Amino acid sequence: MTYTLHESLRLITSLKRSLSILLPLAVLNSCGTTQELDKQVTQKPNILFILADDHRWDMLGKNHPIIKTPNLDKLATQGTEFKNAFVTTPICATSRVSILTGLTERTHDFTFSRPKTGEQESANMYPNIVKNGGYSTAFVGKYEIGISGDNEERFDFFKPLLQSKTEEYEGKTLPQTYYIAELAKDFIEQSKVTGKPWTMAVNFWNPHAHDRDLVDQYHYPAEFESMYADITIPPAKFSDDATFEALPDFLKKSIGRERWEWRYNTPEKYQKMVKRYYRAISAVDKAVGMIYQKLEETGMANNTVIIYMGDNGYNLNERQLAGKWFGWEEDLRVPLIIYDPRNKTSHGKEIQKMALNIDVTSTIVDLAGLTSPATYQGKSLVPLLNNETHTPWRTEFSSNTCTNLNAHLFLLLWVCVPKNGNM
Ligand SMILES: [Ca+2]
Repeated sequence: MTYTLHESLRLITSLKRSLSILLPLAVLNSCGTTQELDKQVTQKPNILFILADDHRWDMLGKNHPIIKTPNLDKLATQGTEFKNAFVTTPICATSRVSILTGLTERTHDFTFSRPKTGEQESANMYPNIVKNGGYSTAFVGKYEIGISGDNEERFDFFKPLLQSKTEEYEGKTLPQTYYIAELAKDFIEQSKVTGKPWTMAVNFWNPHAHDRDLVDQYHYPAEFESMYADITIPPAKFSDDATFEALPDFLKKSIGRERWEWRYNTPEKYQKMVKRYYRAISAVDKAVGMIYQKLEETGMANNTVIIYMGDNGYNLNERQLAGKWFGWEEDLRVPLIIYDPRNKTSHGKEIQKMALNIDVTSTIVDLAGLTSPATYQGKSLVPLLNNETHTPWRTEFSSNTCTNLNAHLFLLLWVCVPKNGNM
């Protein structure tokens, strides 16, 4: 199935109209009341949002037979794990703008080669909302998005980074993952001076592949080099030749197949690359532990809510493809952990209800005791965290991808219904 550009644009226009009718996402206000919480401003929690790059849902040590993520496991076992968490678009930049704006791609309209987000979408980003509500705001790590407005005004501490293997910090050369942790720790230290509650988005580049390094692809601190070395990675599901041959031609010739050649086209390369991907995740896990230790040292750990998420899923040779753009579960499904040290009932709770990346936006605003703009398309997860089991909740969502990938224009829709919609 191959579309010409003209045919693809007509299909997109038609499907966008259909989506407007068929798949409206609920928009709710957050549950906190500003008046009540303003009285308790000094007790407002800090909110640490940690985003890993291309961390797919099943790569948490507590749920996986091989990979080790002890710090993330600790957050999950002391907090809440959302077992059905998805992104509305499985592309880095687009998903990241969705998280900041609370809007799906077809609303914020940002992806590669698109103009920056509009002024209204940018003005309603959660950092703007919480800053206007009395919070300090910080952004550290991977940026690579186009949002209008002044980030130096939006963020009190703004440290955007391009991908690199190492960075210089206080006279030392650090792996970039640890450098990002050090910047996050610097902001936590500075926040002691202001005494204001804060939100910080920590955006790791790991475990994203280094696209120009076709030999090794994934990088991590040297101490992880021998990790998983003696283990044989099992084959990916659906990785047989017949499954690949059954794919439509445009997928067989897509960027997902090109990158499969880089990573998985021999058994030896598959073993090497999957282990390197695992190590890059374990490095993020260690950096999360470093940041958490700083929260403890500064006395903030008991009043800091930590949200951990991946910006999209990832194919590890499923269907003999690589990457994340297509709309299968491997592309869309991500880990999502929320650890609220104030919540004494959440220890190890698992929530089956469907959470989306656009829910994070409302959740952060809600945790800050503020009201989300009516335009947000996600829902606060706070009622689910608080065991409000009768909260009306979605049982499906739409995914949209509109990006030119190797001359093939995709728009794929995927509606997911969980087998178990209960908490
Ligand atoms: Ca990504």
